[in-house]
Amino acid sequence: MKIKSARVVVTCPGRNFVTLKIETDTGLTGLGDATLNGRELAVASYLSDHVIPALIGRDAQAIEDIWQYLYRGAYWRRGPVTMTAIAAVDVALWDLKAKQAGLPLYQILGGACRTGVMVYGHANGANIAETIEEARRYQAMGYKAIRLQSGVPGLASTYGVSTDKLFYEPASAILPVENLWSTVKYLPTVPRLFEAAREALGWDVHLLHDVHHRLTPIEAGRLGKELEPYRPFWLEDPTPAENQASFRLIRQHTTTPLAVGEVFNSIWDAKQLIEEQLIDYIRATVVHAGGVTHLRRIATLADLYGVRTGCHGATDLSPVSMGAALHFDLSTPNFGIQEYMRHTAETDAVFPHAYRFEAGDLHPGDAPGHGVSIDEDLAAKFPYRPASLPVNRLEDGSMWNW
Ligand code: CS2
Ligand code: MG
Repeated sequence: MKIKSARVVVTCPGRNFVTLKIETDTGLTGLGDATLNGRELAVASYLSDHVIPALIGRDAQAIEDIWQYLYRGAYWRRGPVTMTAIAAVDVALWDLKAKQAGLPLYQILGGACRTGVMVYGHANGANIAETIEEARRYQAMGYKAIRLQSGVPGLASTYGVSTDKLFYEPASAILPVENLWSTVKYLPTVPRLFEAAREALGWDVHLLHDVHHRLTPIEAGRLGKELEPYRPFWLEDPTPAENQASFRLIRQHTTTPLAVGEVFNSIWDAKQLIEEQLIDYIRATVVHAGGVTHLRRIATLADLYGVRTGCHGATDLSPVSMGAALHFDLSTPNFGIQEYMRHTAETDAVFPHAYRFEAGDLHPGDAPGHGVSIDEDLAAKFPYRPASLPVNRLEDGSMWNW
């Protein structure tokens, strides 16, 4: 089965998605997601200008060799653009291999080792009461795990809080919108939110929270400690993770489980965090961390140290990524949880898929491959629209992490 052609499809059914389609001489096609929020065209160019020409004529079954060719063969290794491009090729090739075998991808990856993939949904609101009302909606839909994000009194807006409750999308204007941040205002709101949530929702539901890289390590330690009585499932991205050793400080102060890595693109970003058991969940994803091939390597390392997976699954990851992630989740022994933000009806129509939600779990379905396709005629009706993620400033005007 040789690669005959490949092309990049950019579409915007509500938000931008970049998809790689590989066609083989046997007539089979494979799909990979190449979406990098706010940097879509950089990946599209990397694929069209540098990757696709090198793929033509190669054996589509040689997934590992093609991965090594694109990774080792690029003198300028790693980085989100390169690794997202490699991921798109890798996922499309796994899709092809499974289709060639006539099997759902999870069977090729070793078979199911659980009955379903536990997911968490996003409950958010302008204040604590509204967030809890939303969380009740998620509970009623059958979710076993819910992320809680609430507006902060005194701050005009914050990440994770949207007007459209099911489809959060932070990328908007051509140039980044500027948000204001105050750690002093934020810090006391989270324990209050969790206290109210436990009172209203009980203890039979997992509760999660995303700090979105906003704290210093010692502030993160304090927040983790204050949340311990409410038994959070995890505290996500409490601080930026370039300095992996800084998580030692957080660990010294709290037993609240930590989840990190949605922005990671390689095993090297997480090596120390995993080997020193500084985190509990690794959030790297198929699309931004080099595809199924590389994510499996990260998960295998994590398994040695009791770290479980908790893949990123925001709406900027296309249904193609969600499909591939679910096959990975179902067949990975140290799977922990999968993030699941629902896509809009337009997005679901552009990407028909076999995965389904049932009683708090997603299942990838049993269609051959990863089970997600693209309706290219419909995709063409939604042209690309430039959009950027926001930036963040402190109240005195200095730049902060968004
Ligand atoms: C967030 C994301 O899902 C999450 O945990 O951190 O929504 C993140 O902000 C976006 O994926 C950025 O594109
Ligand atoms: Mg996050």
